[in-house]
Amino acid sequence: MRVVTSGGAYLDIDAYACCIAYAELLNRQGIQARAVSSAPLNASITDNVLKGASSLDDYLPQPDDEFVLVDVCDYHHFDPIVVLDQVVEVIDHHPGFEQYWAQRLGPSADIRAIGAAATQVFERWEAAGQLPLISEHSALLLATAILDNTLNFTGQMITAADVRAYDVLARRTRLGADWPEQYFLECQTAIESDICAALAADLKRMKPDSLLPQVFAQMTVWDADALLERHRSAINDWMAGEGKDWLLNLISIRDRKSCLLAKPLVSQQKLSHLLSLDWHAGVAFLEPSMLRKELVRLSLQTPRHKPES
Ligand SMILES: [Mn+2]
Repeated sequence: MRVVTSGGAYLDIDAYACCIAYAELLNRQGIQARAVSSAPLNASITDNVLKGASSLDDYLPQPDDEFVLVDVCDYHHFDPIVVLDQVVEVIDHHPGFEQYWAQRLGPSADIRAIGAAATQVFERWEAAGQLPLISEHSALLLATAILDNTLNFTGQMITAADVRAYDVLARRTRLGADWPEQYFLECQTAIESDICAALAADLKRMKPDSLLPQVFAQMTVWDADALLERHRSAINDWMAGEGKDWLLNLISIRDRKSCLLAKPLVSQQKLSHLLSLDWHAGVAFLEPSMLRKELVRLSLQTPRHKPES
């Protein structure tokens, strides 16, 4: 059995879409596969894309299972069901582990700087000549994952392949021009209905030697200003409970900006080392918006100390 799975902490729409759509493709190609996860779904997987119920499969581990990892390549963060020695394929767009997997898997590791892993899965469908047969639900999931991970095509990691994949998939599922606004408003409603759960559901801890704040939460909404007005103090309180060095990257799709919330001075200083920022009462704005993985990429490329000038 080929087990298509992702990270262990939570599933976002990209990871979820890739698991389901890639398992569907493998099955079409005669390879028995299941979309499996033991992680909770986060607020990016809204009721309207879930269509009422999760499409993930049941799973009973077998000793000869093979694992396909999508939208994750850092093996510290794999779903706990994964047996590392039995990973046969990796499809991802996060930086940091390209060499490791290239050495282990050769061409079966497809790790690229691209807007969404969903675009990579779309390309698999296309290359297999199976695209006309993709289920409507998988097409909706992949299209919405591309919207989410590219921040409605305002992010910095978008490629022409992401734009084309969305175009083809949106036509296939007859998504209207208002789908981006509708989708991100749905995400915002879900987030605001339980702000602390939403923070917990998209939180990563950086390595101790990282140039970024240790606790790094991220949320994408339609209108960040409105959310901050209602929930700013609750966010500050909850994040302070997670550590002394933290950041929330609150991405506002409508205004194409990131609101960086970081109350601790040390966290503000770390971010100001990477970017030119203007802090007021623990908030700084970043235009255009940036994703966490883009900030991670930037931190990996930045020298520890600014060269003397
Ligand atoms: Mn992704």
